[in-house]
Amino acid sequence: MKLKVITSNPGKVAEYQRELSGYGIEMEHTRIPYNEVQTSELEEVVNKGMDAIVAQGVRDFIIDDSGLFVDALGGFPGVWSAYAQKTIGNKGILKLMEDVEDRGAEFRCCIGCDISGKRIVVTGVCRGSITYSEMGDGGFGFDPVFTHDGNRTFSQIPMDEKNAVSHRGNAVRLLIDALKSNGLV
Ligand code: ITT
Repeated sequence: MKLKVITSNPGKVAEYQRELSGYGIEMEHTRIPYNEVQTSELEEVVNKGMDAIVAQGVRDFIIDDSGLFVDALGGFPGVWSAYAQKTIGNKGILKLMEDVEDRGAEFRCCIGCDISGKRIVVTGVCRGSITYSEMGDGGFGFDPVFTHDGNRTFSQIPMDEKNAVSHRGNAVRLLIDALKSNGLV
């Protein structure tokens, strides 16, 4: 079974590849433009995105909408994470968090999977905190400023270790459970 991973972000494809290849699912990085609606719920962004992709006649694919939700910033950047990453970047997040004691934050990842005519939508979460400086050069996006263990950032750990605890890893595990219970893997 081949699934298109529809994203502009090769980092996501690598993480899916690693987790799903063991289930006989091959990932194919595909770029298909579609409108991402702006709402406050990742699930709504994903469902509307899937509608738009299916309307183009494309089937058997995965999309994911992810975000970093910082407690002290009222959940910002959240669904605006891609925009925040492009504009203020990790330095901007650290600047907003200067002198903020409550460093709590979580990553969330909502996966939408269209497979054999079925739609599965699942969300994974990973709690952690925002560091005081950027650390590490692996991963992508907010990885250099997010730590799940209060010690090393996601940029400083191997991908397998990130996947074992991350929002996307947790979402993929929920997806695999759903695929199994639907007899699809
Ligand atoms: P697509 O929408 O094309 O899939 P994107 O990178 O814009 O790619 P999102 O909107 O889902 O993806 O992600 C919002 C932002 O959050 C974006 O800047 C990502 O780099 C960042 N992000 C998502 N997952 C992440 C992760 O596992 N680690 C670090 N940053 C992440």
